[in-house]
Amino acid sequence: MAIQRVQVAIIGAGPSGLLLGQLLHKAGIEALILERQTGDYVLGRIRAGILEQVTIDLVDEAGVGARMHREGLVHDGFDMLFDGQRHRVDLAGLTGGQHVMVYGQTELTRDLMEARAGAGLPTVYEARDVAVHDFDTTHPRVTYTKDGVAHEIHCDFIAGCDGFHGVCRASVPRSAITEYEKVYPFGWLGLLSDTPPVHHELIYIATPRGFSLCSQRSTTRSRYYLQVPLTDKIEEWSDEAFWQELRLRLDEEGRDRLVTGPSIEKSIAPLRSFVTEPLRFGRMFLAGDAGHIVPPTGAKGLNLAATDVKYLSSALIEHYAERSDAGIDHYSQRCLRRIWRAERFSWWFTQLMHRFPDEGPIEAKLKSAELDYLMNSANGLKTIAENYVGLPLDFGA
Ligand code: FAS
Ligand code: PHB
Repeated sequence: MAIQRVQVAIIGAGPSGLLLGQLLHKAGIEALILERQTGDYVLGRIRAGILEQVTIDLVDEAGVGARMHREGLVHDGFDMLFDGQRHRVDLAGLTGGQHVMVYGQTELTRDLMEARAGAGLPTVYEARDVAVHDFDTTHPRVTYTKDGVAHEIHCDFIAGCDGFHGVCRASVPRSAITEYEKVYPFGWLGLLSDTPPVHHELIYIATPRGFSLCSQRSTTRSRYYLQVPLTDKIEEWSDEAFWQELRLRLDEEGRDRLVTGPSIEKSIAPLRSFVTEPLRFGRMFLAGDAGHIVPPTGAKGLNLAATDVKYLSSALIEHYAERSDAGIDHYSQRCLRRIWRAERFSWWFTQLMHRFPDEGPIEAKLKSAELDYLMNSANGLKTIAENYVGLPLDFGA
């Protein structure tokens, strides 16, 4: 058994793990990242596309923001389309000039991977049988195998950045953890294509046929979503069937401008609201999807992960640099207040914009009336805008 000593063992090389590793490195704290998959597999998962300012600032703090600022698209608003009418949510005008950035999670992950490799920092890909031990003591351990060789890591802390299906949360005794979950009765069929976006900003669409989202990755690469029944299988959806259904959910302007082309990625993602309480278990912390999941309607998933990492990296730096555990002791509470606010917005926006199987005509009319009110109310538009750009970190402090 090869034994290695490191200050922080990070499980998972998605955006949470990589961002944490980069922030700790800049503070002189050594971390080893263990990742179950290959780097190419991680990059091949097409996920988030919208960065809040808090995330942009953190990527800059990590020193990996150059390409994001070069290639990312700043968006000052988005359209809502329902009952055949478009309404623009003027993010900048409603939030005193704030905006979001379109920059794919894949690109951010690539930037973080390249920065880590460039600094010669250790990441073990295709780490098998990762297991966490003794995290309720001052000497936590992590074991794994690589190419058939057993390894053991002795560390001060474990960062569970291993996503919803990871090993860290699953390793916490059930008596020590509370999980809140709501699974939605539909999924998102996503398609990525090298075609120019149908509009220069995003369009969130609510129709009797279901929700749709027109997003993008650049001025030449588009990302589209269709609400589909949970029973749908990806092989049932040809590219042509996708484009045909999207046309039915677009308005005439959208149909006229839509440029279709072959999919370069197509997948169906389930939607759930999920929160773990607490997020700290002795010397082990959960961050990102390991601790919570939001339905992607509010574009919060990746941004919540970034905020967790901001709080966790500050807490660990404070532990080592100032010999203070105040940040560590407050980590869970600080994250959860922000998590629940984002969960609430994501749940509210999802139930407003999607068709639920058990809904009847009156629910459709009530949702139309709510959308009509929100789009014609300065307060209604502001509540959507301030949540979409991301509430301030000290909101309600
Ligand atoms: P991740 O799941 O990205 O990364 C966890 C990593 O841990 C993975 O690489 C995994 O391989 C690894 N891992 C798991 N178990 C392990 C083990 N036992 N040992 C070692 N490694 C292990 N968010 C948005 O804002 N907008 C979106 O449109 C959006 N779409 C999404 C679509 C899908 C299908 C999914 C699943 C999520 C989506 N999200 C979206 C949310 C997504 O962007 C997450 O918020 C983001 O990936 C969170 O990053 P991580 O916390 O790093 O988790
Ligand atoms: C995306 O571009 O993938 C995206 C954008 C906004 C969302 C969800 C997903 O709300």
